[in-house]
Amino acid sequence: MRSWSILPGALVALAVAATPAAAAPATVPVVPLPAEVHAAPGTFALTSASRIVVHGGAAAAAVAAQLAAILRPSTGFALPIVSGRAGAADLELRVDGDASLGREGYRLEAGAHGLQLSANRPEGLFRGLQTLRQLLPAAIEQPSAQPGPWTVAGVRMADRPRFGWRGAMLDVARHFMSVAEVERYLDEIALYKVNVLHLHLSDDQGWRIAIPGWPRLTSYGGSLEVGGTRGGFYTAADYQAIVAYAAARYITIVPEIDTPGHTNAALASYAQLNCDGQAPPLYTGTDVGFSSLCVSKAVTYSFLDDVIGALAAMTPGPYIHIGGDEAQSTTASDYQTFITKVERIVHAHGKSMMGWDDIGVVPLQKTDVAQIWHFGDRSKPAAAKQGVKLVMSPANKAYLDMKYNPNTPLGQDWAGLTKVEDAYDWDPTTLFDGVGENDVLGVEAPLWTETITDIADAEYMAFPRLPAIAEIGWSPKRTHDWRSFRRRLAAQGPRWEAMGINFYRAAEVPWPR
Ligand code: TNX
Repeated sequence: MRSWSILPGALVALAVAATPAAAAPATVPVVPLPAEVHAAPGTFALTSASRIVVHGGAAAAAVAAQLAAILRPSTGFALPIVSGRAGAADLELRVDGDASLGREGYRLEAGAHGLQLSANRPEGLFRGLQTLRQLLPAAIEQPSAQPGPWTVAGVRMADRPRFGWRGAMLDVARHFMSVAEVERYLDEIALYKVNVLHLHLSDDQGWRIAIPGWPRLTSYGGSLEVGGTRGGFYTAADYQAIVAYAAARYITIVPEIDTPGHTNAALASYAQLNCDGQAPPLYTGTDVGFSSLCVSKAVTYSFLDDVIGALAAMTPGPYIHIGGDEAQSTTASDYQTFITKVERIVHAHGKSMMGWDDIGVVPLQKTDVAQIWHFGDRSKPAAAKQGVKLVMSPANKAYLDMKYNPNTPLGQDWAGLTKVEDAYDWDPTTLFDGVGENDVLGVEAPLWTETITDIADAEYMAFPRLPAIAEIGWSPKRTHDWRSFRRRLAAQGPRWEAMGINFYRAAEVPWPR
């Protein structure tokens, strides 16, 4: 297989045109596509003499260490991290306070003079580092020393995201995922500049987070998973390890406790949470809509105050997701009463409330966030009519648990079959009448796990569709182009092979051979 640091053939009009080379637009094999890319003269080569020269504080040095950790095993180079003047073989990382780049933007320049990555904030350096990885040959992702050469074709880019929320969701309730599996997923999504991981921590089939004072939630309510296999749960230390691992990748964890429906695991663990005082058995099937917390009981709210208080204390991010979907066993008036009370609890713990778009029927505060999963009806969602901001996860486009085609061995098809092109070809600001750029915080790709048993299954459903959602969230709308995307996506295949990612070789994508 060839290693290419830039796409071959017609896609690339590098430095050959009559126009000055420095102004020619270039196509780079990068996902999400950077906002501005220009070809530049020369080639940068990483060699055994290269150093990582860093200018910035401790956070910039930490990004330099992350870069070194990726480059050292495959290149076999020492790549010392130093300060001072950078030379032509060096990678330079600089926090330069250029506010036009925003929190996450960066500039990258590569050529015979060296490679410079600069950003307003260390977070921008981290995002730019993901671009840099993708400019180097795919073998850079190998865990052991490779021959190289390690070149980057001359390029000049300036990049910043279209939306601030580019999320992924992992359902660890239907099938539990270990801390190591979640960390692996965090590494994989970080490569595509995803900056939110929403963890679906409770559902009918399992309760996955330890809550002080309610030990049976996890010891009993977390013991099983779909299919009756052994479940699991995160201790506070486990959860904090995930939060820290995410933070080191500038990813915000959004914890979800799904209420008032999707609560059989809690109801089975504590009889007093049930209106009739009878605990139902644990549930390991895949039906939805049959459970409800008891809206009229005071203990329901002291329970939720403990749960939300514990989560808020362990979660640095501003959001607590309270679910609110498919509450088919809660009456409409109980639902309204319940969501209003839970919203107050979330706010009392200093967080904003997020919920699935079903919560739009309840009067909400403008700081709340609604996550759109419904599709097919263009009328303005009820939450948006209240001025509540939206995160877009339309199930027929963004649900990574939908099958690619009828033969996909995993997944479901209730929202349709979702080819890679389907996952890519939509825009979050044209799904609904009267919902534009200002109503939308961004996009999120949920992965429900009724049929997904471990991280290898998750990878098969997420790759290559998660990068499609990530590009919708990051890249300017004017660059949206399936033909460009599929070719840049194809360039990710050898990377995923090098990283051991179990991806689906969709026939729509021209994978290199
Ligand atoms: C619907 S969409 C659900 C989940 C299921 C998923 C399966 C939504 C907010 N709820 O409970 O796991 O479909 O695709």
